[in-house]
Amino acid sequence: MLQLFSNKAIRSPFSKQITRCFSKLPSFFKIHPRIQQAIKECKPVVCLESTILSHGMPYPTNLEVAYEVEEIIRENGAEPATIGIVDGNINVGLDKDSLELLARPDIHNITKLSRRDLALVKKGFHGSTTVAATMIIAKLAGLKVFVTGGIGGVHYGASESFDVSADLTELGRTDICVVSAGIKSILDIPKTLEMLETNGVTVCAYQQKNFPSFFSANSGIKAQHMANSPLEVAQIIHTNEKLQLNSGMLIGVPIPKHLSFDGQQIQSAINKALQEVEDKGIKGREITPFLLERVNQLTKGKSLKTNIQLIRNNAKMGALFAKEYYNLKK
Ligand code: PSU
Ligand code: MN
Repeated sequence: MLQLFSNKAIRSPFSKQITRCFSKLPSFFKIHPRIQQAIKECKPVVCLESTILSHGMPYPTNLEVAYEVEEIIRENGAEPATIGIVDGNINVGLDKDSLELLARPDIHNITKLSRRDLALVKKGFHGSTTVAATMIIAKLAGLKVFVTGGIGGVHYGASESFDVSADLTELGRTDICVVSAGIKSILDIPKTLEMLETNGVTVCAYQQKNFPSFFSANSGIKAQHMANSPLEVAQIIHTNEKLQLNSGMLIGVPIPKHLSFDGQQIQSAINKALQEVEDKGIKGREITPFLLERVNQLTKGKSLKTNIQLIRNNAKMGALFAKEYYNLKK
């Protein structure tokens, strides 16, 4: 697939630069032809993760949402590239069959992959990528904008357990712009923001002062910076690149007010689920998927519905950010 890039028809310095990087990638790193085409033509591309698909939502809703989110990105003028590992191939841009495979962790063994797990990829291996792993792969493919729901963070009790998501260190070392609805309150939000600061991540709330907290537009905590338009986001990505900071950017897009799921109901579900994690002795990478599923059961599906709405909104915003960024690149 990668040979396409030796094509002499590539003119833009941007795509030439990316082409040079591609020639060093291994044969199991597959960039879908439609993504290759978009890169070649300097069209905006928006990356999507697959852990949300394999371990973040139940089947078949997960698959429907994956298709829908890709469609929203297209409708808003960008090309969607969902990232995941199928049969040992790292894919940037998944076809229908691959999306379907990754949506069925009940049928296939699908490992949730972060940075530490990527070197295990081999024939026969399927894996979903977390925010951290998706960022690494997006960067290798020369892409910049990545949309998700919520990122991982500092878990409650981290001072004892040391459970801090590798998403935070990755954001400190990989220059990708991650668009999310903030940090879910299954996590310790103030500590997560502190860790992001320590790691040198540029954190912006979009069009408001406070950082959003996923189900709710307002975490009550002021973000370091505010971005007010797609152009401002694009300029941040661009300046970050020019200064070769090599660190990530996190844009917290608040859930639209009328969809916001505030208050006691969600918080008591989260508290109950957190208690169960402790009682059942759930550890490591199992914690986040457990919490997501349990909160959904306890809110009788309401948290999942809200989750879907906000991913839709993030997809739209991510496409707008990517469009502005690619405009600046031209
Ligand atoms: N937070 C959410 N929803 C998710 C995740 C986090 O609100 O689906 C997923 C993302 O893929 C994220 C990963 O990168 O969980 C973090 O897992 P861990 O805490 O094990 O690093
Ligand atoms: Mn963890």
